[in-house]
Amino acid sequence: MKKLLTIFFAGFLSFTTMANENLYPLITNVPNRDVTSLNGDWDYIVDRYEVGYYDYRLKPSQWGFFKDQKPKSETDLVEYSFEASDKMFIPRDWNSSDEKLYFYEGTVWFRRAFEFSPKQDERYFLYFGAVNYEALVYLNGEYIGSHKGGFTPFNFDVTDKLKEGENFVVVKVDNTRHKDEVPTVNTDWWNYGGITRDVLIIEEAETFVRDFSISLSEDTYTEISGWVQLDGENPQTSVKVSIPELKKEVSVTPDENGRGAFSISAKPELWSPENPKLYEISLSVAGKTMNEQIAFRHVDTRGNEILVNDKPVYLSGICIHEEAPFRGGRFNSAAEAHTLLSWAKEMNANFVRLAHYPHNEYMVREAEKMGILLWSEIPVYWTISFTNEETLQNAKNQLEEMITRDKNRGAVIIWSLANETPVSDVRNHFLTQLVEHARSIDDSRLISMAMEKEYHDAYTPAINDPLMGLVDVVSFNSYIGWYDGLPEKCSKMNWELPVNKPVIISEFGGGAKQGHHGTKNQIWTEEFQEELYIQSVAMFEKMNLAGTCPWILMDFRSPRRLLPGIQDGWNRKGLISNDGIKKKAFFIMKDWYELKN
Ligand code: GCB
Repeated sequence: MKKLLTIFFAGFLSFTTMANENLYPLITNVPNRDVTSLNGDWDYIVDRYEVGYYDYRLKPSQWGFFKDQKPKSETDLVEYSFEASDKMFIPRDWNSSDEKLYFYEGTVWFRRAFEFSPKQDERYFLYFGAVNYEALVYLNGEYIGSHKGGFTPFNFDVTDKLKEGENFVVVKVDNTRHKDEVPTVNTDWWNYGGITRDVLIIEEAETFVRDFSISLSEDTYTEISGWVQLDGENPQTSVKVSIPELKKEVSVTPDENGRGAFSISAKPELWSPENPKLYEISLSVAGKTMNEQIAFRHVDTRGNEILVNDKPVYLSGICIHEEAPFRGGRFNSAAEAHTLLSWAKEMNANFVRLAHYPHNEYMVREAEKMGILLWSEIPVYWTISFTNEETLQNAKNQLEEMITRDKNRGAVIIWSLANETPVSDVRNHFLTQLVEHARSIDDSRLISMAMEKEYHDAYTPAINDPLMGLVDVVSFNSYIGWYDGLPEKCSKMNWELPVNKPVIISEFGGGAKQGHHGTKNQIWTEEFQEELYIQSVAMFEKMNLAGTCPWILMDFRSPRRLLPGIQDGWNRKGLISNDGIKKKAFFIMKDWYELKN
């Protein structure tokens, strides 16, 4: 195994390994495929010193925990045991699963034994919805590959590695923060570690549709087009694409690389927030059929407007972190996604900013069913190592995985590439490459990034980011009335905004502890937050905006928020408390958005 080992002593040891080895091109539309779930109870060993990986000379050991050794005799020395270790339900972050791991950052080994019966001529892929942050994956004692990045899916071809009968997967998960990673060491959210999303074995025929794209063709409402990507020994097998409800069917013959384009003349009913119509489509190859649910819609800009199906839409937005309501921790279920998105709907929102990393697929699909437009972003946040080429490759890879997974989700209208990154030549260069990369994979979405404002004079803020010209939507975060003066400052502002592009306020707001009451002049009270929202929306009325996203729907855990009695490890800017109680400011947004839509 290729390993790059960096050790430095700064009061602790830090290991950096090579990333993304042996990944198989990402298989998409996983929720509609034949799978065996490996979710459930996994054994786990907390390995503070990485003894399961390195020997006492700090060299990778041949006899690491991935071997899952068991003593063969009464005198056999084996200093670990998965079987005798605690169990954790996967998918779940370890911080909210085990009290002892609440603050833990480091390595945990997970093991799952399972019975399997591989079928002749079928192919099998081991799929992870997400593992935060670095995963080294082993199957039956053998190294399979690795992945870096805590919020995107990855898979390995394990066709030749699965056995009849008992098999075991071992995953070494390390959520240690590093300066050169994506995100970097400094964030305002909890670094939940673990196998946080589904673990599945995907079963496919020898030749199968690995990936595909289907959408309305550009500039028309009467044609659907796309492509299929076959994988296997017979890449030129024909693929039947059908949309039964429209009584349409087309046969595609891919080229020698398995790639085939198609178009269908059809006039589908359009998906929109008011009418979240989805079409069942199917793709059949050599007798095997796979379904998918598709939203047909257009998204565009015109001057400073955002258009959905050629109609201007005000993005009545709200930011959401992927944190579970009521119980805390990461969530990975349609039910919890539904709870959060229902609150957004109750607030009259038609748009959600999925902050600050790609959310789980349940969230994206649930939003699509509910008619909620989405902004999806990668965790290029604050002070990323813009000078490091590996950091750029890592960010590009996370971007690619996000777009690959969700390109068929019509609900997603914006890919965002960065949040509050400090302007400099190296940062501009880094982000320019990300913009180019995003457009080269998917040119049909709007590109944005959350920028920062600057002051021309005391009350004249402007957006001067040199990358404004590159993006389709100019977004910026602004905390006037919280980090920047008191709420009444809002009434004094004379904004200078770009006129030729849509402008969104991608964050604003302030903190309040739910149930803490006082006057509107007392910080941390619901009344202060309410006043801040009253002043903010009055200011927005005077700006020519295409959308607004309060920060944030629900209070969320953050190691940066330490004020006892008020924060206690929570960012309190939620409009709803972490136990689901709405604060007063929620209703300011609800009433304002009712007028906007
Ligand atoms: C920001 C960040 C967000 C923070 C928020 C805050 O500008 O983008 O991640 O959580 O401010 O609460 O300060």
